[in-house]
Amino acid sequence: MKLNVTGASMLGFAGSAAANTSNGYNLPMGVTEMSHEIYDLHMLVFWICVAIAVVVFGAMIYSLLKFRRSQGAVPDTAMVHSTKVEVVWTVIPVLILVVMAVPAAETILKIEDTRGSELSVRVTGYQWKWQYQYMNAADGISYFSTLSEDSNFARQLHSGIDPKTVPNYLLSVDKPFVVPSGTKVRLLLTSQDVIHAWWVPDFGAKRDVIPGFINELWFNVPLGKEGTYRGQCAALCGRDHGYMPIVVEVITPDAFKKWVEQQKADLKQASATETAPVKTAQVLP
Ligand SMILES: [Cu+2]
Repeated sequence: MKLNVTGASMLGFAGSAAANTSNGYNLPMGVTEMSHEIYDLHMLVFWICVAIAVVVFGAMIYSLLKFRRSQGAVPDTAMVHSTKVEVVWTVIPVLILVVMAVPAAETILKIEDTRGSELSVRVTGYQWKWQYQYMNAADGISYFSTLSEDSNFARQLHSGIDPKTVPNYLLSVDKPFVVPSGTKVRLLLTSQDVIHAWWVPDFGAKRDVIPGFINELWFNVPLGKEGTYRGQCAALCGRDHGYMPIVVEVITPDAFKKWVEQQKADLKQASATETAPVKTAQVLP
């Protein structure tokens, strides 16, 4: 049974540019509202850390320069304990932590809130590939997503192929995960063998995939942000851990509807040919 997953490319996202918001240094800003919120939180904490560093190192460097012996500084041997100072340097960090914890808790609650999702997909991790099983309107569609052939050939020892010549080396698959834009997509993640992690940086989405457990994750790629998004398994899962990439094709809801119809038609056809009477060769006596 072969599913025409690549047919999605003809339906919706032709012409949409590959999306990647990482600049190579900072956390990628991502394309979802959630990823923007995570980015803002990250930057808030980053600038608080910068301010603390400026104050602490500033005081330290000033003291080192100002109170040198060559400048006539004399060590203070009288002050061995100061309750006032201890209270101050305990209370200030606590206040800083509280200031950071409030927005962090708000964001975490939003990340965990899978209510009102419109499409659920069960994602199963395997050594070393991913399986996507759709529910709701796309119920019945199920397929594996494995490393694309060109990457797989190039990665072999002594393949003679320069990885630089392979487009999206180790970040492309045979059948991408197809989802609609403008839709709250909920993933139910589990594993068949060892711990993996499903991670697409541009969605601000990362979750452990653990055998015997079902973890939840949601994302909503806004309308107009259709395109190809790439991710990787983010938990060391064995020999070929680096060879089970994630590729998500985000297409418009209309294109997704057509894709679902196409997949279902393909499934019907496949099952029809499977159940058809098989003509066997006549065995001569
Ligand atoms: Cu892995």
